[in-house]
Amino acid sequence: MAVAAARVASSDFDPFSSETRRNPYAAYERLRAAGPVVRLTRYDIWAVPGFAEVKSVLEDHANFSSAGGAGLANYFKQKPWRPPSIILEADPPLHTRTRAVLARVLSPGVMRRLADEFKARAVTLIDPLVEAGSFDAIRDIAEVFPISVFPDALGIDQEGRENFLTYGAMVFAGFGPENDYFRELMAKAATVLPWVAAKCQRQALRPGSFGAQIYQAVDAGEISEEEGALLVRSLLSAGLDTTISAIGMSLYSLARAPAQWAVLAGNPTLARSAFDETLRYDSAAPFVFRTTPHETVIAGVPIDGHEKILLLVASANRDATRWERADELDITRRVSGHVGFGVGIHGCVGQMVARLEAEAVLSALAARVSRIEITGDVAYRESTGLRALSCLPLRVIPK
Ligand code: OVP
Repeated sequence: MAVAAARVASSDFDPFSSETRRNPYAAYERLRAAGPVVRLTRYDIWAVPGFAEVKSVLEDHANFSSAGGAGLANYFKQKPWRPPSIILEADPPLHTRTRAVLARVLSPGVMRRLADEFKARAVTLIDPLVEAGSFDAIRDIAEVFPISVFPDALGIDQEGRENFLTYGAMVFAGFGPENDYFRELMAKAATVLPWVAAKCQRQALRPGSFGAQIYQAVDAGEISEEEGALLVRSLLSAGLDTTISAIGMSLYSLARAPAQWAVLAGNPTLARSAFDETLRYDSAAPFVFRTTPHETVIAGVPIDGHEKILLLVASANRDATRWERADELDITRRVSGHVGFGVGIHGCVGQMVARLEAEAVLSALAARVSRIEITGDVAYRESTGLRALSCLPLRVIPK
């Protein structure tokens, strides 16, 4: 063991620093060159930067558990900051039961019924912004659209929706270290967490909504009443800050690539694959963790039990051994197979909703706008679990 350990690469790379958020890709390239598994000395965790290994770890839930936590915290050793998610932070057989419920609620048939509504609401949001000619794509689009359409689909009323931004920030701070950013957000836990819990109760959810369908699974005996509330919580935790951040990053990637925007403006039906390519190229959700329940190996490297494994999905999506011209945004490439939504039994159950929201926004803009220019400074949020912008000032040139 000692001999093998000595041969393994190590790095002082910090996945949670503001420098990394600004530009992680040079560091990812160094990590991929260093080896299939790299010891990160700052946190005493393993990092996996290459496509093949990220994919094979994600596909091996028996050796790489989610019950140990999907963030940096090791639930095999530490108390979680909130009752763990019964889908994200769970292994089979619990995960199999809860996943079946959400997979049914978010099925392709349901998505087809939502598509027209989402597209109409994106046009209503975007058209006045195009008329105005300039706006902040984060404040005026990314932070508005998901908060308007997704809680509606979930069946939640309008009251207090600004709390979702704080809650989302808390959830994704919970993926990183217990730093000042985490503690500042947790100071709001006493008011925000009970508010969220109340929105997850059966009586708070409109008949016919996603939320009501989760409680139908309670009535059918598949899950308990408490599990029903926790699955509504999962949709609120996973379904807002992710899509807000992804829509923001997608617009940022496209704004930096005028030739790609021109292709999209020429054919707005490319919006869906353009979104996937931006997820591959520069993702808002750059990593996820697994925890080893027992000793195992990754690419021949022995790994102890109860170790945290950082899967750098954004690095995998730039791996030149998997992607041609990996560092180029190309909205016409064959992008299926990217791991931006994960893969395996925990692959994003809401990815169809995310695609529908992003497609609605991108196609509404592409239908009206021939060119996009970034007119001022761009800033990243402090979030440790997501890579997201806090502002993106744009000028748009109508067709
Ligand atoms: C990206 C995700 C993220 C955060 C929370 C949960 C899921 C949850 O299930 O609570 S998936």
